[in-house]
Amino acid sequence: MTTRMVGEPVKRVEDPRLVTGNGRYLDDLGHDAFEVAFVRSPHAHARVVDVDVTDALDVEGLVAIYTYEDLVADEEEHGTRVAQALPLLIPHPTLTHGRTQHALANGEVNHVGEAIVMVVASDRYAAEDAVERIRVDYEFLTPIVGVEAARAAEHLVHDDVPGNVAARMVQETGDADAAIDAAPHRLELDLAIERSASMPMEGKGVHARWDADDESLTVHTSTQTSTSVRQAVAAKLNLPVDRVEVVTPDVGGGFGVKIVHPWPEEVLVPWAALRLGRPVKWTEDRREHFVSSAHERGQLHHVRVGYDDEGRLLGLSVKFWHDHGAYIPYGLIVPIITSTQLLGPYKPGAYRVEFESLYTNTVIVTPYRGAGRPQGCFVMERTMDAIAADLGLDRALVRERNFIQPDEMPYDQGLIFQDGRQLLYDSGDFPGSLAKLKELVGWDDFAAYREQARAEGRRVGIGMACYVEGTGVGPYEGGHIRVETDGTVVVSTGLTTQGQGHQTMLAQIVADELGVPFERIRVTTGDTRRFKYAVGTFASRTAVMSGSAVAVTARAVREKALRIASDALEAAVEDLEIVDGNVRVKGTGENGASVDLGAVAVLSNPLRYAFDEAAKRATQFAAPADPDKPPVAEGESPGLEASQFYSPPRSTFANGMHAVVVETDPDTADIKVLRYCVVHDCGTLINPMIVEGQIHGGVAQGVGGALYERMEYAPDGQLLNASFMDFLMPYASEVPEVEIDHLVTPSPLNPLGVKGAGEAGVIPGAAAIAAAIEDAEGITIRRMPISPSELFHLRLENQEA
Ligand code: MCN
Repeated sequence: MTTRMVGEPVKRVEDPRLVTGNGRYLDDLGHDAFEVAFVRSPHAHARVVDVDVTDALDVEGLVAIYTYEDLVADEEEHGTRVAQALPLLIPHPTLTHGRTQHALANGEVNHVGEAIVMVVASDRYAAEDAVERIRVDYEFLTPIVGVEAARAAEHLVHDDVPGNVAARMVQETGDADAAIDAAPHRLELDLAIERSASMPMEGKGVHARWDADDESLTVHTSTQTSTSVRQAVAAKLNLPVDRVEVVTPDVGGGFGVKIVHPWPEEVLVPWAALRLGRPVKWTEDRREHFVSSAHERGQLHHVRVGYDDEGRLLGLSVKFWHDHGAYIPYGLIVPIITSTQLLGPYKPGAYRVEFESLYTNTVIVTPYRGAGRPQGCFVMERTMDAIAADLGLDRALVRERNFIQPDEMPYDQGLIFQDGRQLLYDSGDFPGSLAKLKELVGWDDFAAYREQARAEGRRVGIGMACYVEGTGVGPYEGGHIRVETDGTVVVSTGLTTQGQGHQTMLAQIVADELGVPFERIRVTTGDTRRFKYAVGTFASRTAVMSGSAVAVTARAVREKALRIASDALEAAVEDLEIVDGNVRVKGTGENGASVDLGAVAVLSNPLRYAFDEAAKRATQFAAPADPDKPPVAEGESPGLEASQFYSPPRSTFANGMHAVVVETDPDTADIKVLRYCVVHDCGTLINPMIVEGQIHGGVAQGVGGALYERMEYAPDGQLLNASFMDFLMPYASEVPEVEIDHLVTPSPLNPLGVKGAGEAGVIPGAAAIAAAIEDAEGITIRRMPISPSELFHLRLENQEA
């Protein structure tokens, strides 16, 4: 008897292959391919005066050297668009000065790492040798590094962008300034989060093969958005879209950075394959990932808040400055998310938010797991803690007093999201989550523990942070399901997978909806040869979007199966059910008449092959002869398959609350996380084990962002820690055990009641850890990440004050 699969902690079907080293990643492909290396700018801001390739020409194995001029010539000769700037993917009316990069620099470089020359050679060694021999003359320009330098605007990143301001945006839901001025209590805070970046185990990579006979291009790329890369590559290379296919092999993590479509290399490598008529490949190395991919998080914030004697918010005004790096391919998503989701589970009174997106001569910014929410959560939660400290109130109590209540759902914060739609919280029980969190971490008993520890000479502290997260953003996702004649169920979606266990969770959904054993289901993702309509994997949207799409698709296949089987079983459709992959008459149990789905697939196709056991050969035969009926019933199509799409009215809001206990060393200021507790609400859990794995991974990144990871830029724009020798990621030894409790408030917006979970773990890390350190130390923290030496200096400042 089939048990329900949704809700079960099913082990991930992809893991045996992946953990035994049998994954097939980009670099595992195409050993016959020419390989690419790039000359990248060593300067943050300069004009490219001359490129001299003479010394590289006699490198053995050299195939081709391309500069921006070659791209221009190609446009003239072939009508391609390879020399044009890359697309601005998500425009916004306030993005008045959107600038994107060129695949190869066209005369000016705006960050260290920007590609200037592409070298193609028989192998990577030869390509790197040639790169070393290419000389570039530069005329130096003044680099703008960091938000303060960009704001000062003494120099410009782009000559035609006044003040370095790419965009300025304001939203308000009342007269916040008046509300703050009239409030009995007021505070002002300056808060900062530094730059960091996603560091997937596998960097980016592209492999392209031009098939001259078929005149088609197959691009393998380590991306989060295969269908969009397909459209972009076809447009850039001036190829008919139907001649281009994009396949995503196993992807060793993305965390946002592989969202851009296309990256320069995703244009250049296919273009070179097309021109050279040979497979070409590029695999990003770690240094390239640091200096030529994308970063995020860097923001400065100024907060003004007014509140009453009980800590209830009356008005909140936030102004912040977003360091957007040298170019803006991905629009204003990150700062818009900060500005619209920083309110978290609270009612702010009148709210005003204003931000400026600033160009700097540093690596570009695109969303990194959490995408603007860790900054927003830091702002809101630091503000909550500051209010509690000012009034001498319990920090949890202040939060509780400001919560939106469950009976106020759906709740409208009065804000508009990037897509022009109103942001509505659809579900959630914030008081319920807080009660669970307090219980889990022992919030009310902590004061006694802190005192006792202090008496022993130890410094321990506790902090908490709450957030909401708009997940499952539209516009749509789709699915295709086909039941093969042997009963195998093949599920395809266009979404890509970077390690989230999609094969497992989508199979769980189909198993339930279609009534087939889980083991019979095969899921493919990210292959445009199989499924062409998709948006991509980001914004924690797969469970909501693809999950719902395959659910409605499975329902369509099920209906078709029942229609076909009703003939064979001579029973009405309403009387039939599918159990364990067999269609049978309800109530007849296992011994009643039944037909398995493979046989239904055979029946669905009037021109079909079957294996004749007796004759030991495949036989072609026609549908059961009924002279009065057409072989395929009107309105039906042959085959037991269907394709359906799901498009939500708007994003669904997940939420969560984290509590952290830390201990700081009185002498060395070393910071240890002793406990990390999570209460999480992502609606219906499809696979609790996967969700918990996602939370663990997110928490690890949150701890990294709070205590270790930052991009250390020198004033001249050199990234000083562009390797794992210097960029500190937490090891397993630094990541605490994560204690998790779930609260399930199903989303009313989709057929499964699910909300996303893929980014949740990272969002409140910096806020909760800052609060815990503050509690242990009795000092004020306004900037994260914080290292032991910074804590040490804060202590000294505090003593002097
Ligand atoms: N899930 C579930 N029930 C829910 C919600 C989610 O069982 N109610 C499970 C699903 O099984 C799904 C996983 O959790 O497989 C994550 O689901 P979802 O929240 O829909 O997020 P996505 O699958 O769309 O993944 C994207 C998200 C993002 S935006 C980043 S960034 C991120 C993340 O996932 N990048 C990752 N997690 C990552 N995990 C890995 N290993 N690698 C990355 O690059």
